[in-house]
Amino acid sequence: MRARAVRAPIHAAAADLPCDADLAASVLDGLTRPQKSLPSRFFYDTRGSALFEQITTLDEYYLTRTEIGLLERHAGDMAALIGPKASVVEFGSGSSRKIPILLEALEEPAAWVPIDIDQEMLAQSARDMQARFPSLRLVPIHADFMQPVALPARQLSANRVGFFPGSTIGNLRPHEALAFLRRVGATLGRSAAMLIGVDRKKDLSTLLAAYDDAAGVTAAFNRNLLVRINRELGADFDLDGFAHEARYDIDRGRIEMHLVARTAQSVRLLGKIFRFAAGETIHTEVSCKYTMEEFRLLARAAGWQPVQSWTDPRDWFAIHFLRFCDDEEVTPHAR
Ligand code: SAH
Ligand code: AVI
Repeated sequence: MRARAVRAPIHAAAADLPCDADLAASVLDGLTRPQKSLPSRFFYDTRGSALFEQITTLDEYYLTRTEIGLLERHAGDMAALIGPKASVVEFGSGSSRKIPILLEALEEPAAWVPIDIDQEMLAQSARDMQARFPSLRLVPIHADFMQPVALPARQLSANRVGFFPGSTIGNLRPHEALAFLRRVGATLGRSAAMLIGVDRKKDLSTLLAAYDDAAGVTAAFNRNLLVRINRELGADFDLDGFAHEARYDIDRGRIEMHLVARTAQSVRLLGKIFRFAAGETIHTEVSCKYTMEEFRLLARAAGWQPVQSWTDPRDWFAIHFLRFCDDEEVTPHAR
């Protein structure tokens, strides 16, 4: 994995990164399951990231606007809890629209470590942020945050805070979110803090509209997975042969995105043929929604102590501030 020429060199955890082999293995595995599925981390190629940015501007997609509003209103309180000279490690930093709000509020921020799977987006964000915060130490890391990511400890201050906005944690199943939170706690170290944006449960029509917008941008985002597989693996998915579907699983409290085969068809891929019955789906994403208490329970189970949360007047989105408890500090009921 080649580092790109930006002022802050991009660190890469090459062994953990998605590449053709990772995509190929994941697609072969996912399409041979009884419920065909593809991992949502493959959404974010150049076009996928651009489509996601477009989604964030849609009327129906309330998440980004609501979270930015919370950050703007409460960044001062968040900064006071975090304290001075913090190194902020951001997971799934994307276009980095939110981090400036936090950095502006922090007292003498020491470093910003954006981690993202989309290298182009990461490089662009690093350039933008370096121009905006010239004296900030910037350590971009191109990596899959679902794998252990080694932090460049010597470049970071002792006060470390994880920043995981966007409700991207909702794209992990609860057991994956638990493992992620535990791993991040261990990586950031003793007394680390974490700010996490989490989408809340709400009425069905609001949720469904957010994942099936009238302009069809989310449909294009979903279908782009097939575009990517055709391009990178030489598959022959008929793009018009699959319809976008968003559904809400009320028992699991999650939106699911699927690609639905409009007719019976088959796809040739890596020397194999995959058959689809009419109406059969490929499950492409989960977006779990949490009540305040559900998320606090999850955080506690992962060794994090919920300290404070902020929510909007409609109770649609929350930002949680957590403090990592190492073994000596964790109280029995906090585990
Ligand atoms: N944080 C931004 C972007 C959210 S979109 C916001 O709040 O708007 C999700 C981001 O996470 C994308 O930039 C995507 O490239 C990144 N991402 C998704 N899965 C990832 C993974 N497994 N490892 C690293 N980055 C990932
Ligand atoms: C990045 N993530 C939190 C988005 C979400 O809402 O689950 C991705 C997305 N999928 C469809 N629309 C947006």
